[in-house]
Amino acid sequence: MSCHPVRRLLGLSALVSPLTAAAAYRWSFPEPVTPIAHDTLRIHNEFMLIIIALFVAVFAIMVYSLIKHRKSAGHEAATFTGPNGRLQWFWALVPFAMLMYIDFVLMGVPAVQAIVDMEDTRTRADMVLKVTGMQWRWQYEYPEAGLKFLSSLATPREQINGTAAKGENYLLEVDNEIVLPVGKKVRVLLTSMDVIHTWWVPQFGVKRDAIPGFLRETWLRIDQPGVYRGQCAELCGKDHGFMPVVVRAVPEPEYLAWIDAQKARQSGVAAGAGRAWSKDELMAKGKEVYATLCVACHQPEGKGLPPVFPALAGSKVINSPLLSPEGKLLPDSHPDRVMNGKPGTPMQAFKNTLSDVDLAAVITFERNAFGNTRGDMIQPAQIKALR
Ligand code: HEC
Ligand SMILES: [Cu+2]
Repeated sequence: MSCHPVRRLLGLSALVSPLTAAAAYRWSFPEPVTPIAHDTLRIHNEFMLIIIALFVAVFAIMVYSLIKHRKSAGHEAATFTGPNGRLQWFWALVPFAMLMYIDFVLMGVPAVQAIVDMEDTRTRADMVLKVTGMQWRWQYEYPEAGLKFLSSLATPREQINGTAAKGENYLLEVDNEIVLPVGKKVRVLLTSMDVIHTWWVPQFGVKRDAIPGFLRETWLRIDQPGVYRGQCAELCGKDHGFMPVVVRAVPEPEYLAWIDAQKARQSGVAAGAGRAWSKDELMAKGKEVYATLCVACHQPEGKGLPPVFPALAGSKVINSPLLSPEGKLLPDSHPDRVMNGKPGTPMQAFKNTLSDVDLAAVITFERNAFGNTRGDMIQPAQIKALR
């Protein structure tokens, strides 16, 4: 493939080759869509201009002095002592004053203003979005609407292991997107269940750590409808690269309709919890839940990645009685492990993030898959009684 030599020299040929001509190769920031992102870009551009002007001025003086006072033109080294003292002070203080002015006034004031603005999460917030990081997905909560869901990577496994062509939003697609109204100030609260994650959406100019045991905050006001994609930006373990963030910004009426639809769906899920499920139904549903939520650690064939992530095939916990004879939760039983997790290990409690149906399904599935042949099952109604 022919390629401009300068580009090849810069190693950019791959980025600008015809194959990826349309790809997002760009010189500047991604297009900003929130006040914070606009501020960041504006400050970046202003500072670049100031820095370039300083660079040119300093180098011009330096190069001029080097050439003008060179030894071959007969120049003697100057001796800045004695009678020249006052002039020396002058030449030290003038650039100092200029730099102070540039740093504190031209750069400091706008930077401080922008930072204060970024931290202003409380005033006039129209709504709250709570973000919880966990290995390796995000949980989102809309406290006012009483909505809570998990958002997991949706890129098919075949694309990741290279047996299928990569899609357009490879590793930047999720099963459940966040939907937010445009033009509304959203206060974002962040925390984590296990290790430090970072919630980052470049076009929002927002990148904030989600730290276990702390509640941190930031805010956004998205000014254009669209789909915005980001990622976890803190090395948080094996699947750090597999926890994208996808936000769909829509006009308010559409947002309200979405909230209603989500609520209807959640109560629909709850309705399914009341009835008795057949084993086949639970197995099919459980397989889905396993493939999105458990597979990263316990692996597709249930073999785990010992010693950290135990195998479920032949697991002692799974191959023990499901419940006590009175139908109560047994310590260290299969339902106990899945619902309550194991503190101090990456096995988190799924009690508060999964519905009765999902829990019953995934437990039933694990007891009858990977060579486990318990043959029993657990109903959503039983899970409900265990909560
Ligand atoms: C982030 C990694 C991770 C994810 C995701 C995960 N697990 Fe685990 N799981 C673990 C670890 C680590 C243990 C071992 C805990 C211990 O030390 O007892 C474990 C243990 C278990 C056990 C007990 C196995 C045994 O023999 O000790 C079961 C059952 C289980 N997990 C089910 C699930 C289910 C169901 C899901 C999905 C809903 C899931 N896990 C998701 C990490 C994970
Ligand atoms: Cu992470």
